[in-house]
Amino acid sequence: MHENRRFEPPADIAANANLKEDAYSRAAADREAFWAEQAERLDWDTKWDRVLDWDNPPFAKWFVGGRINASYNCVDRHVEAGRGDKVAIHWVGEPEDDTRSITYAELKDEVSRAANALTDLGVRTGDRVAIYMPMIPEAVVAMLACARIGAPHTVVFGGFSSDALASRLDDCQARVVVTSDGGYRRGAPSALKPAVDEARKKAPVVEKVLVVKRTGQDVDWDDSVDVWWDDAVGQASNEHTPEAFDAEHPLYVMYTSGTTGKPKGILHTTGGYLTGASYTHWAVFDLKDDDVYWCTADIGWVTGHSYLVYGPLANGVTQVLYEGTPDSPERGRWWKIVEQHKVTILYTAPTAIRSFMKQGREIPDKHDMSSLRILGSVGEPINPEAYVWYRQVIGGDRTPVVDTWWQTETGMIMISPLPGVTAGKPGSAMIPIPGISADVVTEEGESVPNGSGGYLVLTAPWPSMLRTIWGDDDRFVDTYWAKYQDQGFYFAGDGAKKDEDGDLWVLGRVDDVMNVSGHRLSTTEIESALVSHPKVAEAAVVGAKDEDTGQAVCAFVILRDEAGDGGDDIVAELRKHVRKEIGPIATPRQIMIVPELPKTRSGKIMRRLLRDVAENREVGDVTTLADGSVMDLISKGLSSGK
Ligand code: 6R9
Repeated sequence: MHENRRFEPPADIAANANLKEDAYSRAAADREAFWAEQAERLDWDTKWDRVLDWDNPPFAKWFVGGRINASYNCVDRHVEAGRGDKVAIHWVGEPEDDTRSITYAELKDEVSRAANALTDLGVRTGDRVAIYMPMIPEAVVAMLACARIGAPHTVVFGGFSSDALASRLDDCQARVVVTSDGGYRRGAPSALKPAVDEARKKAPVVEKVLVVKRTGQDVDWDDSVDVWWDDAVGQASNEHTPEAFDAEHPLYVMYTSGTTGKPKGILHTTGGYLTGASYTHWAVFDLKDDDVYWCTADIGWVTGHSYLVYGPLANGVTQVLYEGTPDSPERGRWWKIVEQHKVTILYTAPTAIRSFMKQGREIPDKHDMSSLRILGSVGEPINPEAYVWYRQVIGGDRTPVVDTWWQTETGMIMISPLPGVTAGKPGSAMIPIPGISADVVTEEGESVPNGSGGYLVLTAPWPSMLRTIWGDDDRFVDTYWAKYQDQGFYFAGDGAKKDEDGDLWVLGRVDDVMNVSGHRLSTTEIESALVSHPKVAEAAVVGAKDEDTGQAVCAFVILRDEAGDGGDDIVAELRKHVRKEIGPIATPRQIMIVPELPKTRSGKIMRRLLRDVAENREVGDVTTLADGSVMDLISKGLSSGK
């Protein structure tokens, strides 16, 4: 099934769009003036005297001389503008009926108290604070409290092991950790505090641990280190004057995996980052005052930073924050939340969409989701099949889908349709948003013609760009800038192609490109072909070593629930389907039907592990998997011949 449909922006969204077509040319004509205009969205204590200092590339400084407090911009200014009674967060706990709605005025009080408590614990401007928490409001409060006192935070995903936590604590030398006794996952309390206790043994730099009581489970306690949130924050004053920091003051460090074992601490600073997060959240989701916004990402991921904390709160939006999994206590939980809170903008990942497709449309169809007006996708290429399903089934065939390409390093959305301007093409992230310039280039850095593929690069600096890798300027230069040093391009590490109209299709990480008999094949394209078969819910493709062809295509496939075991000929049927969709060269050598796929917390398939299976090796390091048992399931399924 080839998808050639184009989805025009709905007339009402187009007519009232925050950004119109002219924004592209305005931004291109004077990029710095355009960014200065976006920075005006924020409240500055002191205005900048220079928009961009790019005298020493690739080390950028934005809004030089400006002074600003990110926390003030996310809470106080809304209260001061008379919007203190507006709900900032509708928090939905996993146990049903465990909910809280928090207004901006309440959020300001809580953030102020937490800022005072952190100061009392000895945290000073510039000190690093680690946050290791479930999806509860205190996690957001902790982040904003850190920002308020100029202590860069590093949020570590609550699903990570104590080892992963320890290495991050050590790398950024965090003196304080904010955590909770535990959280709820699939109906049961799970523990977090023991992992912090364990990590502290390997990272003795930690002096204090601030603990939120979420589940009430038993915890080990060390009086010289551990402090209950309720005691420290609960008793602190709600008066706190935010200090203005230099625009380039570090806001946070977010660790992301690199090609080597050691995770990279991506550093974001204050003024430029907040400008980028606020601008893109407003432009790409066409944000209006009465929107109810819901980003399903975990705060332990960059999407949770830019589009759950800094972007939406800087913009004063009402948003939903959900603690649990999509299928607890039942499969329609998300849609129930959309219905109850009349969510208008939903931002999630293709992997979630594909798992809903697998369960069938009857589940979402039971809910009234007519409030939805814009849908977003992030994290991986969205295959046309999932795009169309998302739009039709979740969006009632009315909602534009914005497929947003960006990275931890970029800090904000870079390539995306604009809902009021762009006629969407399923599967394409389209073109860079106004203010951003990107290209697809050859190995030598030459722009490829339409209809060809190459490497995705960003050709001009942008306000929310990473400033460096924490403590490792050389690695920063080597990883992102060395490849196209002469041209001064940022190398994103993704492959992409330009279609005949010049629109961009991101194909995935460059290391996901296979070479079969000298043909370059993208894993994404073959996965997309597999998923377009009616019996297939999800697919992951890897290139495995092959004596004849160099690499061979190996596919792992999850079938849709209603397809049962797919029938005896399912493998032959799927191979034929790929041959028809892409061509004989792309036909998988092997197709394995599996119950699950190994994914990171942000929904990215860990193809490295599947390659181990495909090449009959022992499976490598699984510590960054969201669910560590998945590889066992796959191996068992394969050995039982299923
Ligand atoms: C925000 C986030 C970044 C990598 C990126 C690319 C992939 C993200 C995508 C996409 C195709 C999209 N990616 N969004 N690929 N289309 N819309 O995911 O950050 O975790 O750092 O991952 O994710 O490969 O390079 P991060």
